[in-house]
Amino acid sequence: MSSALIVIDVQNDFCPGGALAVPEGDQIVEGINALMDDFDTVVLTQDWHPEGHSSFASSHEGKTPYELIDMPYGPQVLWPDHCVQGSAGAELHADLDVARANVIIRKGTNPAIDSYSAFFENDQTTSTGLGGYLQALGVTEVTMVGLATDFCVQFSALDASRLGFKVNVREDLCRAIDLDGSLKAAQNAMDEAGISRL
Ligand code: VGL
Ligand code: ZN
Repeated sequence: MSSALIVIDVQNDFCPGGALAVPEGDQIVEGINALMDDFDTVVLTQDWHPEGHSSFASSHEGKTPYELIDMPYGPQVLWPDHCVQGSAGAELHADLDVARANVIIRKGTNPAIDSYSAFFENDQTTSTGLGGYLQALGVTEVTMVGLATDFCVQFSALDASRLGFKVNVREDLCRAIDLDGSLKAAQNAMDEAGISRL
C-alpha cells in the first residue's frame, strides 16, 4: 500500500495578485509543505496553457470572463488569461517545496481542450498519464490539496475516485473560487462519489 499527495495548481496566477486569484490561495502553502513528508509520493500539477487558449474569454469575440460557452466536449467557463506557459503567473508559488516533488504534471496544454483534472482533460477521455504513473507505483490512496477546490481539485478528486483510488480532500489546505454556488455543488458531488472531505 502506497500513498500520494497531489498538490493542485499552487501557482502565482491563482494566488492574491494573480490573473485568476483565489481568495487566500497563498495561505495553504505552508501547510502543504508540512504535509509532504507523510506521503510516499508527492505530485504537483501546473496549469500550463498556450497563449490564446480556448478557455480564455479573450479568445472568443464578444465574451467576457466567467461566461459559460458550449464547447464540443460540453459546457466550459471562460476565464481571464492565466497560467500562460513560461509566464511568471504560471510559476509554482515561490514558497512551495518543489524540491520534495517526485513529478510535476502539466495540464491544459492542448489549445482546444481545457483540463481541470490532473488525470483527464475536460473531454473526460484524453489522459495525462498520471493514473498509470500512480498505479505503476502501487499507489492506492491519494490526498488532494490546492487550488481551486471547486474546479481543479474537485475534477481531480472525482477522476481519481473513478479510477479506483481511495480519495481524501484536505479542505483546510484548499481554497475555492465559488462561482454561483460552485463550491457547494462540488462538495455534494464529492460526497456522492464517496470522497472523504477532511
Ligand atoms: C483552474 C480555472 C481555470 C483551477 C484552472 O486550477 O482550479 N480553474 N484553470
Ligand atoms: Zn486554466
